[in-house]
Amino acid sequence: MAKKPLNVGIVGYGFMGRTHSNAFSQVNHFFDVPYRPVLKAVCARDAGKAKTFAEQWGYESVETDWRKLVERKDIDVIDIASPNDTHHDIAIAAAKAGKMVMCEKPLGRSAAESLKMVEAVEKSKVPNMVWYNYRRVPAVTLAKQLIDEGKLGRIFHYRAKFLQDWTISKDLPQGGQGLWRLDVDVAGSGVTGDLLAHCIDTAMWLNGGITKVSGMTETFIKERHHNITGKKEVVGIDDASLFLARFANGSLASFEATRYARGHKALYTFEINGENASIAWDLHDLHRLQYFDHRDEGRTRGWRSLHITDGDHPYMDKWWVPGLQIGYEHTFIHQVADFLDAVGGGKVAAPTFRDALATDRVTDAVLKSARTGQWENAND
Ligand code: SOE
Repeated sequence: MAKKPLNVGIVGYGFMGRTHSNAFSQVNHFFDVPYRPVLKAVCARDAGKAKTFAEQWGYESVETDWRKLVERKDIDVIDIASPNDTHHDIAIAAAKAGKMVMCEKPLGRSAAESLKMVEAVEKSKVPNMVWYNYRRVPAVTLAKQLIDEGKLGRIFHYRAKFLQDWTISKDLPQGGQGLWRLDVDVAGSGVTGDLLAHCIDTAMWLNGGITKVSGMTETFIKERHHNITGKKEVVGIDDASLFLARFANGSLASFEATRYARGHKALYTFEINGENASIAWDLHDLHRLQYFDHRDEGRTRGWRSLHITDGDHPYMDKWWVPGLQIGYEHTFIHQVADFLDAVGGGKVAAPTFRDALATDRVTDAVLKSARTGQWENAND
């Protein structure tokens, strides 16, 4: 069946610009979805770099002002893949112009910003989604299915961490391309919004809402050269962030994120312990789900290492043959496929802006708790 074209205008050409563009380009090769994304325009302030990106990925045109992109009649969906301080204004303008909006995580730099964005997309009734891609690792989606089927029973514990080590050097500057994540004005926060946000999104998807948190953060390097101002500036982001949490279902949780765990590049892991069974997952071994079921016959009971590559595993019937793995970039392709299916069927593709607002409320509460030293409500 002929697919309807869906004209994409992307803002940003960095790491996320590439993951999203790859997803738009690949989705029709593997998924039978009702739309065919057309790479209409890439927008970035640097015309030269935008042009190079457009040539490499096959975008038809280049814009240097996102306002022009948003006004263009030939664009259906605005995809925001630019730094966090741009999300709010672009998303609101796009929603007002009646465009669908896809936005990189975190939605806003704070829950207050995110709320405005939610109000804009809901008022305009435009399809919207935030790129929390790890939900769509097949093993993580399978974890969701197992939990929803009640395989784990009552859940007691949720444990997550996201460890990196790329900012340990005190000589690393802050600000500008590639390093805006260290500039609090641009990023909003450090690892809390960048890494914990992933853990929180997955956690609330799998285990329901978080009610209260008690957090602590640290900024190990207090001052760094700033690439934009050219001066040494105070570092405003959190380098490490840990928190305890209570979920609405009564389970207890611990979360940790840091860029100071020497030896770890992107170690995202979680473990969930239920009355009947436990599951564990590790991004560095992303196609495996560890599963322990206490109801197994005692003599052979133990942790099973499930290889999530078979045709009856989530998304896997769309890829190669059983036993062959997929990776990180596929999670973005899955997300586009689900988005296009939802739009075609008049349904909602999660995580919506409203779902991402809930995550931002938790990250705000963690940062607040780190300041006050008190337990804070996570859904204010
Ligand atoms: C940070 O290094 C980062 O790129 C995050 O911004 C991404 O969201 C995460 O998936 C990988 O790490």
